[in-house]
Amino acid sequence: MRRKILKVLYEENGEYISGEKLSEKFQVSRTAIWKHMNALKEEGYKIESTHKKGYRLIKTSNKLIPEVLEGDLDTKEIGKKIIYFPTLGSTNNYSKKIAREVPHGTVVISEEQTNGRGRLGRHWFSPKGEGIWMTIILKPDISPTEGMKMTQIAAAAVVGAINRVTGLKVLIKWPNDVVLDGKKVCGILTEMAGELNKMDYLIVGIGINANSQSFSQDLQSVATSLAVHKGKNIDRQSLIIDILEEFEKLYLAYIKEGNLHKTLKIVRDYSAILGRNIYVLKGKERLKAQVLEINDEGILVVRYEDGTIAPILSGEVSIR
Ligand code: BTX
Repeated sequence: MRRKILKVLYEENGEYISGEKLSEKFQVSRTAIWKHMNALKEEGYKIESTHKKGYRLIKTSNKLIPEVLEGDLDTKEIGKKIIYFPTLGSTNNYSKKIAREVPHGTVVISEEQTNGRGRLGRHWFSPKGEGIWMTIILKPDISPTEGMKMTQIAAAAVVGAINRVTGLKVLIKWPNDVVLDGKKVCGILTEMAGELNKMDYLIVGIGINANSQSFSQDLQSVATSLAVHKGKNIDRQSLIIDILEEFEKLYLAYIKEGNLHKTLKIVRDYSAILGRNIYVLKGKERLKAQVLEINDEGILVVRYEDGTIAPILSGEVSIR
Protein backbone atom coordinates (compact mmCIF):
# COMPACT_ATOMS: atom_id res chain seq x y z
CA MET A 1 0.00 0.00 0.00
CA ARG A 2 2.88 2.37 0.82
CA ARG A 3 4.07 2.38 -2.79
CA LYS A 4 0.53 2.86 -4.05
CA ILE A 5 0.21 5.94 -1.84
CA LEU A 6 3.49 7.17 -3.27
CA LYS A 7 2.18 6.72 -6.80
CA VAL A 8 -0.91 8.79 -5.99
CA LEU A 9 1.27 11.54 -4.53
CA TYR A 10 3.48 11.48 -7.63
CA GLU A 11 0.50 11.74 -9.95
CA GLU A 12 -0.73 14.83 -8.10
CA ASN A 13 2.25 16.63 -9.68
CA GLY A 14 3.43 18.43 -6.57
CA GLU A 15 -0.09 19.44 -5.51
CA TYR A 16 -1.49 18.65 -2.08
CA ILE A 17 -3.85 15.76 -1.45
CA SER A 18 -5.67 15.54 1.84
CA GLY A 19 -5.22 12.80 4.41
CA GLU A 20 -8.96 12.29 4.29
CA LYS A 21 -9.03 11.61 0.56
CA LEU A 22 -6.17 9.17 0.88
CA SER A 23 -7.78 7.36 3.76
CA GLU A 24 -11.00 7.01 1.77
CA LYS A 25 -9.18 5.83 -1.30
CA PHE A 26 -7.19 3.17 0.53
CA GLN A 27 -9.86 2.33 3.11
CA VAL A 28 -7.58 2.84 6.08
CA SER A 29 -7.52 5.36 8.92
CA ARG A 30 -5.86 8.77 8.64
CA THR A 31 -3.40 7.67 11.29
CA ALA A 32 -2.41 4.75 9.08
CA ILE A 33 -1.83 7.16 6.17
CA TRP A 34 0.24 9.39 8.46
CA LYS A 35 2.39 6.39 9.46
CA HIS A 36 2.97 5.45 5.82
CA MET A 37 4.00 9.06 5.08
CA ASN A 38 6.53 8.96 7.90
CA ALA A 39 7.95 5.69 6.64
CA LEU A 40 8.27 7.16 3.13
CA LYS A 41 10.02 10.22 4.54
CA GLU A 42 12.42 7.93 6.34
CA GLU A 43 13.14 6.21 3.03
CA GLY A 44 14.19 9.64 1.75
CA TYR A 45 11.13 10.84 -0.20
CA LYS A 46 10.60 14.55 0.32
CA ILE A 47 7.00 14.85 1.44
CA GLU A 48 5.55 18.06 2.83
CA SER A 49 2.56 17.92 5.12
CA THR A 50 0.38 20.68 6.46
CA HIS A 51 -2.52 20.31 8.80
CA LYS A 52 -5.04 21.87 6.45
CA LYS A 53 -3.99 20.80 3.00
CA GLY A 54 -2.62 17.33 3.52
CA TYR A 55 0.45 15.88 1.81
CA ARG A 56 2.50 16.62 -1.29
CA LEU A 57 5.56 15.05 -2.87
CA ILE A 58 8.43 17.31 -3.83
CA LYS A 59 9.46 15.88 -7.17
CA THR A 60 13.08 16.87 -7.03
CA SER A 61 13.67 14.15 -4.45
CA ASN A 62 15.13 12.11 -7.36
CA LYS A 63 14.21 8.83 -5.79
CA LEU A 64 12.99 5.91 -7.80
CA ILE A 65 9.31 5.08 -7.66
CA PRO A 66 8.83 1.57 -9.02
CA GLU A 67 5.09 1.95 -9.67
CA VAL A 68 5.78 5.02 -11.79
CA LEU A 69 8.53 3.17 -13.63
CA GLU A 70 6.18 0.28 -14.35
CA GLY A 71 3.50 2.68 -15.51
CA ASP A 72 5.79 4.68 -17.81
CA LEU A 73 7.53 1.71 -19.39
CA ASP A 74 6.37 0.93 -22.90
CA THR A 75 7.38 -2.74 -23.10
CA LYS A 76 5.72 -6.11 -23.62
CA GLU A 77 7.90 -8.32 -21.44
CA ILE A 78 10.71 -6.49 -19.73
CA GLY A 79 9.87 -4.68 -16.49
CA LYS A 80 6.18 -5.60 -16.39
CA LYS A 81 7.05 -6.48 -12.81
CA ILE A 82 9.57 -4.37 -10.92
CA ILE A 83 10.77 -5.38 -7.47
CA TYR A 84 12.29 -2.46 -5.61
CA PHE A 85 14.40 -2.23 -2.45
CA PRO A 86 15.83 0.78 -0.62
CA THR A 87 18.78 -1.48 0.18
CA LEU A 88 19.87 -4.99 -0.76
CA GLY A 89 23.01 -7.14 -0.67
CA SER A 90 23.14 -7.66 -4.41
CA THR A 91 20.36 -7.48 -7.03
CA ASN A 92 22.00 -10.42 -8.83
CA ASN A 93 22.07 -12.58 -5.68
CA TYR A 94 18.47 -11.73 -4.88
CA SER A 95 17.37 -12.40 -8.47
CA LYS A 96 18.90 -15.88 -8.32
CA LYS A 97 16.84 -16.65 -5.24
CA ILE A 98 13.53 -15.64 -6.80
CA ALA A 99 14.15 -16.31 -10.50
CA ARG A 100 12.13 -19.53 -10.65
CA GLU A 101 9.08 -17.99 -8.99
CA VAL A 102 8.79 -14.71 -10.91
CA PRO A 103 7.76 -14.06 -14.52
CA HIS A 104 10.23 -13.68 -17.37
CA GLY A 105 11.25 -10.02 -17.66
CA THR A 106 11.03 -9.21 -13.95
CA VAL A 107 13.44 -6.43 -12.94
CA VAL A 108 14.99 -6.10 -9.48
CA ILE A 109 16.23 -2.62 -8.54
CA SER A 110 17.86 -1.35 -5.37
CA GLU A 111 18.86 2.16 -4.29
CA GLU A 112 22.05 0.66 -2.85
CA GLN A 113 23.88 -2.65 -2.71
CA THR A 114 25.86 -3.58 0.36
CA ASN A 115 27.46 -6.54 -1.40
CA GLY A 116 27.43 -5.58 -5.09
CA ARG A 117 29.40 -8.03 -7.20
CA GLY A 118 31.57 -7.78 -10.27
CA ARG A 119 33.08 -10.71 -12.14
CA LEU A 120 35.32 -13.29 -10.45
CA GLY A 121 34.09 -12.36 -6.99
CA ARG A 122 35.16 -8.72 -7.30
CA HIS A 123 33.33 -6.04 -5.39
CA TRP A 124 31.06 -3.52 -7.14
CA PHE A 125 30.73 -0.16 -5.36
CA SER A 126 26.99 0.70 -5.26
CA PRO A 127 26.30 3.72 -3.03
CA LYS A 128 22.78 4.71 -2.02
CA GLY A 129 20.72 6.73 -4.49
CA GLU A 130 23.72 7.52 -6.67
CA GLY A 131 23.47 4.88 -9.32
CA ILE A 132 21.34 2.36 -11.13
CA TRP A 133 21.79 -1.09 -9.64
CA MET A 134 19.41 -3.48 -11.33
CA THR A 135 19.00 -7.02 -12.63
CA ILE A 136 16.80 -8.30 -15.45
CA ILE A 137 15.55 -11.88 -15.05
CA LEU A 138 15.11 -13.72 -18.36
CA LYS A 139 13.82 -17.16 -19.25
CA PRO A 140 14.53 -17.56 -22.96
CA ASP A 141 14.37 -20.86 -24.74
CA ILE A 142 17.97 -20.77 -25.92
CA SER A 143 21.04 -22.92 -25.41
CA PRO A 144 23.29 -22.00 -22.45
CA THR A 145 26.13 -21.35 -24.89
CA GLU A 146 24.13 -18.37 -26.16
CA GLY A 147 23.75 -16.86 -22.69
CA MET A 148 26.70 -14.50 -22.83
CA LYS A 149 25.13 -12.74 -25.79
CA MET A 150 22.85 -11.06 -23.25
CA THR A 151 25.87 -9.07 -22.05
CA GLN A 152 26.27 -7.63 -25.54
CA ILE A 153 22.56 -6.83 -25.76
CA ALA A 154 22.70 -5.07 -22.39
CA ALA A 155 25.84 -3.11 -23.32
CA ALA A 156 24.24 -1.97 -26.58
CA ALA A 157 21.06 -0.93 -24.75
CA VAL A 158 23.04 1.00 -22.13
CA VAL A 159 25.22 3.00 -24.56
CA GLY A 160 22.24 3.95 -26.71
CA ALA A 161 20.18 4.99 -23.72
CA ILE A 162 22.97 7.04 -22.10
CA ASN A 163 23.54 8.76 -25.39
CA ARG A 164 19.88 9.65 -25.83
CA VAL A 165 19.17 10.66 -22.23
CA THR A 166 22.41 12.52 -21.40
CA GLY A 167 24.03 13.25 -24.76
CA LEU A 168 27.30 11.83 -23.43
CA LYS A 169 29.37 9.76 -25.82
CA VAL A 170 30.07 6.53 -24.00
CA LEU A 171 31.80 3.52 -25.52
CA ILE A 172 31.72 -0.23 -24.93
CA LYS A 173 34.87 -1.87 -23.68
CA TRP A 174 34.22 -5.44 -24.71
CA PRO A 175 32.76 -7.52 -23.21
CA ASN A 176 31.03 -5.99 -20.22
CA ASP A 177 32.08 -2.42 -19.48
CA VAL A 178 30.80 0.91 -20.67
CA VAL A 179 33.42 3.64 -20.46
CA LEU A 180 33.60 7.40 -20.58
CA ASP A 181 37.01 8.96 -21.26
CA GLY A 182 38.56 5.56 -20.59
CA LYS A 183 36.95 5.12 -17.17
CA LYS A 184 34.14 2.76 -16.23
CA VAL A 185 30.65 4.18 -15.86
CA CYS A 186 28.88 0.86 -16.15
CA GLY A 187 29.58 -2.82 -15.57
CA ILE A 188 27.42 -5.75 -16.65
CA LEU A 189 27.34 -9.17 -14.99
CA THR A 190 25.39 -11.94 -16.74
CA GLU A 191 24.88 -15.21 -14.88
CA MET A 192 23.02 -18.39 -15.77
CA ALA A 193 21.49 -21.41 -14.15
CA GLY A 194 20.52 -24.65 -15.76
CA GLU A 195 21.90 -27.83 -17.17
CA LEU A 196 24.38 -28.42 -19.92
CA ASN A 197 21.86 -28.07 -22.72
CA LYS A 198 18.85 -26.50 -21.03
CA MET A 199 18.79 -23.05 -19.58
CA ASP A 200 16.66 -22.47 -16.48
CA TYR A 201 17.07 -18.74 -16.29
CA LEU A 202 19.48 -15.97 -17.07
CA ILE A 203 20.09 -12.84 -15.06
CA VAL A 204 21.65 -9.67 -16.41
CA GLY A 205 23.00 -7.32 -13.73
CA ILE A 206 23.61 -3.74 -14.78
CA GLY A 207 25.45 -1.24 -12.57
CA ILE A 208 25.67 2.41 -13.69
CA ASN A 209 27.41 5.24 -11.88
CA ALA A 210 24.83 7.91 -12.52
CA ASN A 211 25.16 10.66 -9.94
CA SER A 212 28.24 9.80 -7.85
CA GLN A 213 30.46 12.82 -7.34
CA SER A 214 33.51 11.03 -6.02
CA PHE A 215 35.07 7.61 -5.67
CA SER A 216 37.37 6.03 -3.13
CA GLN A 217 41.09 6.29 -3.78
CA ASP A 218 41.39 2.81 -5.26
CA LEU A 219 38.54 3.45 -7.71
CA GLN A 220 39.41 7.02 -8.70
CA SER A 221 41.69 5.98 -11.55
CA VAL A 222 39.25 3.44 -13.05
CA ALA A 223 35.76 4.77 -12.32
CA THR A 224 33.70 7.81 -13.26
CA SER A 225 30.05 8.85 -13.33
CA LEU A 226 27.64 10.41 -15.80
CA ALA A 227 27.03 13.39 -13.50
CA VAL A 228 30.75 14.18 -13.26
CA HIS A 229 30.91 14.51 -17.06
CA LYS A 230 27.55 16.15 -17.49
CA GLY A 231 28.17 18.69 -14.74
CA LYS A 232 24.74 18.02 -13.24
CA ASN A 233 22.68 15.15 -11.90
CA ILE A 234 20.91 12.97 -14.42
CA ASP A 235 17.40 11.60 -14.14
CA ARG A 236 17.80 7.93 -13.25
CA GLN A 237 14.15 7.18 -13.86
CA SER A 238 14.31 8.27 -17.54
CA LEU A 239 17.55 6.39 -18.04
CA ILE A 240 16.15 3.15 -16.60
CA ILE A 241 13.10 3.39 -18.85
CA ASP A 242 15.18 4.00 -21.96
CA ILE A 243 17.55 1.12 -21.13
CA LEU A 244 14.76 -1.38 -20.50
CA GLU A 245 12.82 -0.38 -23.62
CA GLU A 246 15.93 -0.60 -25.78
CA PHE A 247 16.98 -3.86 -24.13
CA GLU A 248 13.60 -5.36 -25.01
CA LYS A 249 13.84 -4.24 -28.64
CA LEU A 250 17.28 -5.77 -29.10
CA TYR A 251 16.41 -8.89 -27.10
CA LEU A 252 13.21 -9.58 -29.06
CA ALA A 253 15.05 -8.99 -32.35
CA TYR A 254 17.64 -11.55 -31.28
CA ILE A 255 15.00 -14.11 -30.26
CA LYS A 256 12.94 -13.57 -33.43
CA GLU A 257 15.76 -13.39 -35.95
CA GLY A 258 18.08 -15.83 -34.18
CA ASN A 259 21.03 -13.49 -34.62
CA LEU A 260 22.65 -10.49 -32.97
CA HIS A 261 22.77 -8.23 -36.03
CA LYS A 262 20.95 -5.24 -34.52
CA THR A 263 22.94 -5.44 -31.29
CA LEU A 264 26.26 -5.91 -33.04
CA LYS A 265 25.78 -2.84 -35.19
CA ILE A 266 25.68 -0.78 -31.99
CA VAL A 267 28.41 -2.80 -30.27
CA ARG A 268 30.74 -2.19 -33.23
CA ASP A 269 29.78 1.47 -33.75
CA TYR A 270 30.40 2.24 -30.09
CA SER A 271 33.38 -0.03 -29.52
CA ALA A 272 36.26 1.41 -27.50
CA ILE A 273 38.64 -1.28 -28.73
CA LEU A 274 37.86 -2.20 -32.34
CA GLY A 275 41.06 -1.81 -34.37
CA ARG A 276 43.03 -0.80 -31.30
CA ASN A 277 46.16 -2.28 -29.77
CA ILE A 278 45.33 -4.03 -26.53
CA TYR A 279 46.65 -6.41 -23.92
CA VAL A 280 44.87 -9.70 -23.50
CA LEU A 281 45.06 -10.68 -19.85
CA LYS A 282 45.39 -14.41 -19.26
CA GLY A 283 45.96 -15.15 -15.59
CA LYS A 284 49.19 -13.34 -14.81
CA GLU A 285 50.20 -13.10 -18.45
CA ARG A 286 49.68 -9.93 -20.50
CA LEU A 287 49.84 -10.54 -24.23
CA LYS A 288 50.06 -7.77 -26.80
CA ALA A 289 47.42 -8.02 -29.51
CA GLN A 290 45.46 -6.03 -32.05
CA VAL A 291 41.68 -6.21 -32.24
CA LEU A 292 40.58 -7.32 -35.70
CA GLU A 293 36.84 -7.70 -35.28
CA ILE A 294 33.86 -8.48 -33.13
CA ASN A 295 32.39 -11.37 -35.09
CA ASP A 296 28.74 -12.25 -35.68
CA GLU A 297 28.65 -14.27 -32.46
CA GLY A 298 29.81 -11.25 -30.45
CA ILE A 299 33.25 -12.79 -29.97
CA LEU A 300 36.40 -10.69 -30.11
CA VAL A 301 38.98 -11.74 -32.71
CA VAL A 302 42.56 -10.57 -32.17
CA ARG A 303 45.96 -10.88 -33.81
CA TYR A 304 48.81 -11.57 -31.39
CA GLU A 305 52.32 -10.25 -31.93
CA ASP A 306 53.47 -13.55 -33.43
CA GLY A 307 50.79 -13.24 -36.11
CA THR A 308 48.40 -15.85 -34.69
CA ILE A 309 44.77 -14.90 -35.10
CA ALA A 310 42.48 -16.16 -32.32
CA PRO A 311 39.04 -15.61 -30.83
CA ILE A 312 38.57 -14.49 -27.24
CA LEU A 313 35.35 -15.83 -25.81
CA SER A 314 35.26 -13.87 -22.61
CA GLY A 315 37.73 -12.36 -20.22
CA GLU A 316 39.84 -9.34 -19.79
CA VAL A 317 41.41 -6.92 -22.16
CA SER A 318 43.01 -3.58 -21.53
CA ILE A 319 43.76 -0.81 -23.98
CA ARG A 320 47.46 -0.15 -24.64
P1 BTX B 1 34.16 -6.38 -13.30
O1 BTX B 1 34.69 -7.57 -12.59
O2 BTX B 1 34.44 -6.24 -14.76
O3 BTX B 1 34.61 -5.05 -12.59
C1 BTX B 1 34.83 -4.98 -11.21
C2 BTX B 1 35.94 -3.99 -10.96
O4 BTX B 1 35.51 -2.67 -11.32
C3 BTX B 1 36.34 -3.89 -9.48
O5 BTX B 1 37.38 -4.79 -9.18
C4 BTX B 1 36.79 -2.43 -9.35
O6 BTX B 1 38.12 -2.27 -9.78
C5 BTX B 1 35.93 -1.72 -10.35
N1 BTX B 1 34.72 -1.15 -9.74
C6 BTX B 1 34.05 -1.50 -8.62
N2 BTX B 1 32.96 -0.74 -8.42
C7 BTX B 1 32.93 0.13 -9.46
C8 BTX B 1 32.03 1.17 -9.83
N3 BTX B 1 30.93 1.48 -9.15
N4 BTX B 1 32.33 1.85 -10.97
C9 BTX B 1 33.41 1.57 -11.71
N5 BTX B 1 34.29 0.60 -11.41
C10 BTX B 1 34.04 -0.12 -10.30
C11 BTX B 1 31.73 -5.54 -13.66
O7 BTX B 1 32.59 -6.44 -13.07
C12 BTX B 1 30.29 -5.99 -13.47
C13 BTX B 1 29.58 -5.19 -12.39
C14 BTX B 1 28.13 -5.52 -12.32
C15 BTX B 1 27.43 -4.74 -11.24
C16 BTX B 1 25.96 -4.98 -11.23
S1 BTX B 1 25.10 -3.86 -10.23
C17 BTX B 1 23.66 -4.77 -10.32
C18 BTX B 1 24.07 -6.23 -10.29
N6 BTX B 1 24.15 -6.76 -8.95
C19 BTX B 1 25.40 -7.11 -8.61
O8 BTX B 1 25.74 -7.55 -7.50
N7 BTX B 1 26.21 -6.87 -9.65
C20 BTX B 1 25.49 -6.36 -10.78
